Amino acid sequence: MKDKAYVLFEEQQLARGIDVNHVKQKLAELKIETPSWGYGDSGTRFKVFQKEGVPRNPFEKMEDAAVVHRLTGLAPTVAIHIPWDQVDDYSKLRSHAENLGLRIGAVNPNLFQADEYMLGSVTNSDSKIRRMATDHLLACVDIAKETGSKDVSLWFADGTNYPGQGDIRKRKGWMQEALQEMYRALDPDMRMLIEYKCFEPAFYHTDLADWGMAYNMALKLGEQAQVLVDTGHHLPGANIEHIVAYLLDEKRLGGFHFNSRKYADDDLIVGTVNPYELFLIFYQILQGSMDEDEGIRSGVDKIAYMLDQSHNIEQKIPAMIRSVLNVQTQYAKALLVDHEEVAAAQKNNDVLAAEHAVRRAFEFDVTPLLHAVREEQGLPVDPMEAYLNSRYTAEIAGRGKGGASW
Ligand code: PSV
Ligand code: MN
Ligand code: MN
Repeated sequence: MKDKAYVLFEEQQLARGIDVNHVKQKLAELKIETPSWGYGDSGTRFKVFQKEGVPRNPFEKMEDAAVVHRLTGLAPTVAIHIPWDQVDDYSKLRSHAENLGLRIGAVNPNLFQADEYMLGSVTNSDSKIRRMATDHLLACVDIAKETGSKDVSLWFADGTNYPGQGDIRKRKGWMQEALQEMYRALDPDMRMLIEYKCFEPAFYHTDLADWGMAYNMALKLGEQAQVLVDTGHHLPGANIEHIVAYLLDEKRLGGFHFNSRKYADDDLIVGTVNPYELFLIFYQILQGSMDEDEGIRSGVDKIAYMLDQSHNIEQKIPAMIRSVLNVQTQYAKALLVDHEEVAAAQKNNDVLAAEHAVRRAFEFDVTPLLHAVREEQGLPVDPMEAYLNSRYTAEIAGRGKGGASW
């Protein structure tokens, strides 16, 4: 029997002309990749806190990720970070993931922790260090081929702290050279996702500081190079949904690293501080999914939704469950936007009506809808409660403290 609250919700949406079955179908298709490093211990520059039960290796990270997916139905892939997740045999890690009902997602080369990279990796003025960094990029492409991953996501800590410290234009050329070499190593069905970040750890200039620079590199490389929008990597006040719409229209929006931020790259649980921003990002994407240009529509289908979070003070698995549920909630709300209503208001230049048509979708309570969707998929109606009532935390306590960092 249908829940009363759901019946009411369905009636309300039907009266607005929203096709609830279509909304449910879109919700069933939503997939969010979780990051292996979000299951490990992490902290700030002040301290890394060690928690009990944290995975000790990449295999255990997959086991925790499988729990998140089993309870939410939302997270079938896991991003890995190399060398944090280095193993002797990647086919073993792949089959371990597959036996747990998961797949390995994006491969993230780590180009910021070796001592050699203090003054840059692919943009270092020392050609030997640039070679070392480019070789690591190539090694990560090979790993992706072994794990069956189609995306290699690139974030560079490269930049300078002082005017004159580096030759900005030479560094730009070195970045392009390294990316070009890596691009040539990709199989035709693989993508390079290029992340940008306005500052940190370098504070004077970052070699790929914003979406325009990442987009420019992608354009020079070719269609398999796309931009990755990390929601924590913008200066305060940036209109991220505008960037999203622009890249989508240019067919270069490759994916997201979702997280919440208040001040900078805080890497907090997505949707906690700025849920409306997340909703507005999905509003732009869903509008793109109805575009008459097939290229834009298929671009929407290929967007990789990934989390990029570090859980410093939270329990890792519940933090990940909360995160994917928060994304699902804002996506559900965005699915309730009546795009015809918005278009009509725009046509009449009715500013307030247009704003109202968008915001009202955000204001609906989608809890009954999400409960119904989970029930239909045989999932726990409240995945967080199901986790907290499960024995998993007790089971992994046997791992003790001192698990993997990041
Ligand atoms: C550092 O800013 C960062 O958070 C980037 O967003 C990367 O995607 C992530 O670390 C993993 O390397
Ligand atoms: Mn990121
Ligand atoms: Mn970041």
